[in-house]
Amino acid sequence: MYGNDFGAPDDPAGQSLLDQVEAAERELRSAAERRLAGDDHLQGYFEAIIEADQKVEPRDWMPDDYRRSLVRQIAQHAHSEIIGMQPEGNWITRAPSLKRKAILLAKVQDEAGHGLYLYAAAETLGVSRDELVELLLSGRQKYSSIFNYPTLTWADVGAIGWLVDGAAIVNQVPLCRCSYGPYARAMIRICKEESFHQRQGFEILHTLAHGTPAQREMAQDAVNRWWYPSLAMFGPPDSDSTHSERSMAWKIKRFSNDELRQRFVDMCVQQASVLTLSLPDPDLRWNAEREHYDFTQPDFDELMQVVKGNGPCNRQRIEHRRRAHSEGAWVREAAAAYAAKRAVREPAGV
Ligand code: FAQ
Repeated sequence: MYGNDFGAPDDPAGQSLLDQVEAAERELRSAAERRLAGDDHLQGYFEAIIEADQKVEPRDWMPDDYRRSLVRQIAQHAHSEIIGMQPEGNWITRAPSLKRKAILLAKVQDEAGHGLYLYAAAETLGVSRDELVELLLSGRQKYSSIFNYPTLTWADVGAIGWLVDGAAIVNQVPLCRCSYGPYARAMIRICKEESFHQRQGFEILHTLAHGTPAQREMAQDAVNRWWYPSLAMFGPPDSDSTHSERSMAWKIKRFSNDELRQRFVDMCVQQASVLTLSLPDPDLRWNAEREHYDFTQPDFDELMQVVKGNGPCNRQRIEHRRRAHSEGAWVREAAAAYAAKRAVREPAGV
C-alpha cells in the first residue's frame, strides 16, 4: 500500500493513509536491516553509499560517530540561526523606513525558519528538539562565534547581510551536497533564502556608500568591524581543525575551512569595489601565481575566546535566549493543546 491512496480491502479498520505509509516505512527499514545485519555488511553498505555519492537516509544504518558528528554540526547550525536573529532583531524597531523594516522583519523570520528546518533534520537522527534546545541553553552546545558581536549602527545590518550571509552561503552551498539526505535537502532552501539576504545587505551598504559622507563613513566602519569576525566564521585553520578530515571523508563537508575562507575573500574583493568600500586589510593583494588573493588571517585566538564564551555579547545572547524560552512556554503549551484538540477532532488522513 506504500504510495497508494486507495485503501486495501483487508486494511485494519480505521488505518489512515499516513499510518499505512508509516507501517510500510517500518517494514522497509527492518527488511534492510534483516538483509544486511546477518552478513556484517553494514559498514560496507554505508561506505558504498558515501563512495557512490548517494545520500544516507534516516532509515539507513550509519556509524555512531557519523551520527554524532552530524547531530553536533546540524544542532550548532540550528542554534546559530536562532541566536543569529538577535543582532539584527535589535534593529527592527529602528529601521530607517517602513520598507526597510518590512524587509528586515522578513529576513529575521527566515532565520527562525532555517532553525526549524535544521532542528527537524537533526531530529531524524534520533534526538529531540527539546534536548537540543536544552543543550544550547545550558551552554553545552555551541553556536557560531559571529553572533557574539554587537550591531552598533544601521549599517551593521547591511554588513551582516553582505558579509555574514555571504560567508554563510560560501560555507553552505557545498552542504547541499552533504552525504546526509535530510541536511542536504534543508540546505537547498536555506541557501536560496541566504542568497536573498546577502543581496539585501549589499543593497543597504550600496545605498549608504552612495549617500551622505556620514552615511558612507558609517558603512565603511561597519565593514571594518565585521570583516575579520566573518573570516573567523569558517573555523580554525585546517591545521587546528579537529573534525575536518573525518567530515570530509564522510562527505559531510566538501571543502576545508581554509579553502572556503579563501573562496570568500576572492568573492568579496570584487564586490567591495562595486560598493566603493575598502576591506580593512593592507596586505590584501592578488597573487598571480596562486590565482587567489593573499590576505591577513583573522585572529584565531580571539575566535577561540569567543567560542569559549568570552566574546563581547556571549552572555547577553544566551540570557536573552533563556528569557525568551521561558517567556514563550505558554505559547508552546497552547500550540500543543491546540494540536491535541485538532488530532481528536480531525484524525490524520480524514
Ligand atoms: N563558531 O574542527 P572544526 C549563518 C568549533 S549560520 C563557533 O573546524 P567543523 C546564517 C567547532 O564547532 C552560521 N564554533 O569544526 C545567518 C569545533 O568545536 P566542537 C553557522 C566554531 O565542524 C546569517 C571546533 O571549533 N553556520 O550565519 C566555529 O569541522 C545571518 C573545531 O572546529 C554553520 O553552522 C565558529 N565560527 O567546522 C543567521 C554551518 N568554527 O564542535 C542569522 C555548518 C569552529 O568540537 C543571521 N557548520 N568552531 O565543540 C560548519 O560548516 C562547520 O561546523 C564549521 C566548523 C565550518 C562551522
